[in-house]
Amino acid sequence: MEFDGVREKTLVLVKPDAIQRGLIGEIVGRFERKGLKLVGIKMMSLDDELLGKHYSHLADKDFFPSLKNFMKSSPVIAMVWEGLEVVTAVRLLCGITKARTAEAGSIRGDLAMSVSCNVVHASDSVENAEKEVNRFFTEDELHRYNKAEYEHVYADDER
Ligand code: IDP
Ligand code: MG
Repeated sequence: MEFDGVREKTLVLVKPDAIQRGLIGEIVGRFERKGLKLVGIKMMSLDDELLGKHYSHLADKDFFPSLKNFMKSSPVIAMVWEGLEVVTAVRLLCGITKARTAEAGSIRGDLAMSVSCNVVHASDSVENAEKEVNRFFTEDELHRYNKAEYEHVYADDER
């Protein structure tokens, strides 16, 4: 699976708070309108083993047990989005972790008020994106297709 140029990929999770609040379409729509390509999507229930790996950088925090319980409180929507510098673009679309001070216009800035219940996850680096995509998706769940709008989303020398 390619992870460079317009084939760069990032993992996005629509978190349980967003599922409960009926925000799936709103969140997916923002990535679509940006001009990104959706190459994988599924609903899944996360377990302690997967969450232990996904949030290993937070394992020693006192909020780690409640973070895991939150992420197990309902299924999530896991997605892989593709595009040029998509990891950076998606992090900017999501906004900073503490949603109540996230920039207006970002997903968290517009849709959330909490540090933990902040509606989305997005990979934070190209290196981590590749690991996370492969952790959540098998090769045959990632699709390769032409998106007609690409000739309008990108200039000739960017595609
Ligand atoms: P990120 O999601 O913006 O990349 P990380 O620091 O990787 O932020 O933290 C992962 C997730 O853990 C956050 O999105 C949030 O749901 C939760 N989290 C982070 N810091 C805190 C905290 O101080 N209290 C409670 N939950 C937190
Ligand atoms: Mg993170």
